[in-house]
Amino acid sequence: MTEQSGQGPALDNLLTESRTFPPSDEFAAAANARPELYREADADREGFWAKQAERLHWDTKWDQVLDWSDAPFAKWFVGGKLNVAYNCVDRHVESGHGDQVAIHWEGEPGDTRTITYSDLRAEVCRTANALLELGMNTGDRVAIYMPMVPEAIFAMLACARLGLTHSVVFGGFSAEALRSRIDDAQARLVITTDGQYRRGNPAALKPAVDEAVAQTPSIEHVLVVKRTSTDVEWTDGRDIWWHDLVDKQSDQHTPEAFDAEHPLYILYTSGTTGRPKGILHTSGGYLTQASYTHFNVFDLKPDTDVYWCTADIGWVTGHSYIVYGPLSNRVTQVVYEGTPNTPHEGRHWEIVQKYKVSIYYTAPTLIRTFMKWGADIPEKFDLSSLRVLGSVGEPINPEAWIWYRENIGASRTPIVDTWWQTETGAIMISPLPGVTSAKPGSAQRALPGVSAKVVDDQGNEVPHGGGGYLVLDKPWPSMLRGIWGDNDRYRETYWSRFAAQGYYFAGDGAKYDNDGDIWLLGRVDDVMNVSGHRISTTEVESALVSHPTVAEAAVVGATDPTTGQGIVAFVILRGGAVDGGAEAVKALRDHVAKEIGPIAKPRQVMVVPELPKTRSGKIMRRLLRDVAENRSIGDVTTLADSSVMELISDGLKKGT
Ligand code: 6R9
Repeated sequence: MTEQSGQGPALDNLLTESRTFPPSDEFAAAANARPELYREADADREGFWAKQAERLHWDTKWDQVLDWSDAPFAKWFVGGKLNVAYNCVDRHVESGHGDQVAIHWEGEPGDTRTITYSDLRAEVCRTANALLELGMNTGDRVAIYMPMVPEAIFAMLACARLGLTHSVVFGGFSAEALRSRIDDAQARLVITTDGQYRRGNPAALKPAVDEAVAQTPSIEHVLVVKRTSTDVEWTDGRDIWWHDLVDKQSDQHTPEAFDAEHPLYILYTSGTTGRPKGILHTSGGYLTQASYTHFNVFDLKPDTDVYWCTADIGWVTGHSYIVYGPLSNRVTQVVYEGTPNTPHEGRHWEIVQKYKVSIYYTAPTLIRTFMKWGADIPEKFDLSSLRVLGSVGEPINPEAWIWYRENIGASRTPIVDTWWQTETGAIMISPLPGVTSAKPGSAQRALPGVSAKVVDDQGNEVPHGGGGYLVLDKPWPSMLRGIWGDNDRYRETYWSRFAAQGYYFAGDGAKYDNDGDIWLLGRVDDVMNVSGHRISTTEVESALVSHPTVAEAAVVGATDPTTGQGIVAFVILRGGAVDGGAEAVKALRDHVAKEIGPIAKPRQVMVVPELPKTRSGKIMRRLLRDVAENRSIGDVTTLADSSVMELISDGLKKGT
């Protein structure tokens, strides 16, 4: 079989992209995934998942694979019991792989740690014993607010081992974001660091925790890893150094088996309102699908591969594809603490070369950044160890896909474009390397055992060539079990749009091509996707109007060549001032960064005299998007006052 070269039709138009890249015979012959998986799963879906669950060690086997009688609240592997941390750590030591490296950790300043599975077991046991000494009980919630240091992974696994439910909060989020998440989950403990390295410099982290916990009475202790030796304030009795508490603990701890449906973690994600949703994941079904997908989608060979997922543990990709999926499969992986251009723009490729990384999983926004930095940078490094490349977080444009394959994958490696969400827990739609003929820009097909459809407004499946909404029409093992503390919001958000059919509504637009392959087209709700991070327009609007100078705000996601979308805010200032001035605009951008986190900082803030609204008062973001993307303005007939758009455009022309 021959592969087509990268020459072809217009690269940047996803709908006219027609090249395909079949797997080489050699790759297909050795692949973990087999084409029969689709048939096996279709013939007996529950039997298929039961077989995948056998990948794990169960202390008690389940009586029933799926209980969907209380839909949309699923129970998988009913009656089964297991320990998630045992599955990710101890069993690999017990099967004779204690000396295998689990984690090659690379710190941003260049310090390193090599952690074998025996080391990992000892660290997780010590951490678990420390959490017991702090009086933590099964079911308690623990917030983890840390950079990418090994202790973050030890902490997650120690929670899993004890049946504590972790809530990891991205270290780039603000004190306020941390406060609201701690409060919503009523966490008893926060684990953090004194500081974190950011672009070569230590930045304090603990002050944000101090600020957050001043208003969260549920927190009893703050456990602090020393990372940057930054000076920190200390509250005696409440604050404890990790090295004082954890290092003295025994490295032995006997894991207890928990119910398959025991809550494993809560992870907050943006919805269409200003209030983030605590997505709840449980144990047995989640680990089954994380493990199965990691093994098949990345073709993991535990004895020879070196895997690297560049996500942060603050996002679901870090949960499922750094911690639970890979470790359950006895991976050897690289974990990197820092940014991709510290101290130079070849840092990732230097790491690939150093550890002979064979599987590399990243986000389109980073691929486009690498494109911008230039192909001569990866060219300087030996990337010949790479054999599978992955992409996640947003649609990957064919141009970036081709660049990735040619410049990183030596025009040889398969690329898996993996569609999934915080809510789905694990990969749902993706090519299978060695099986699928890849199409640049398309995630293609639901994995064996998973079912997805593209439907119209009424919930009817669209024909090949047609577009509509992506739905998941059958329950899957790693599906969210709800929104923490809010069953109504769970039903309303995901299950009400296509209630008649009982479909899960993902919030994404999608289309089928003529072969029936799925192309994801981005969010259809008020959620923006900035560098693969989900941020709701309402969340940014609420942050803006909390500033004393702002009367009203409307936020849109405008197409951005690097970050996918960029945040553009339109604000009306109090007292009707129309000249924001650079100072005022900077203050507003900084205010959003402080309220939510730097990732939510608007790319642009435009001060306007009015906002376009319908007669019922709904802001017409579509028109603002036209302005933000420098397009001619669309249909204004439903505006309450059709002259508003002229006012806005005239004002902006004068202002620039
Ligand atoms: C894993 C993750 C989920 C949203 C999702 C969609 C977008 C993710 C994608 C993709 C097209 C892909 N998305 N992967 N869109 N192709 N391969 O990113 O979770 O942060 O919850 O975001 O990201 O819009 O709905 P999360």
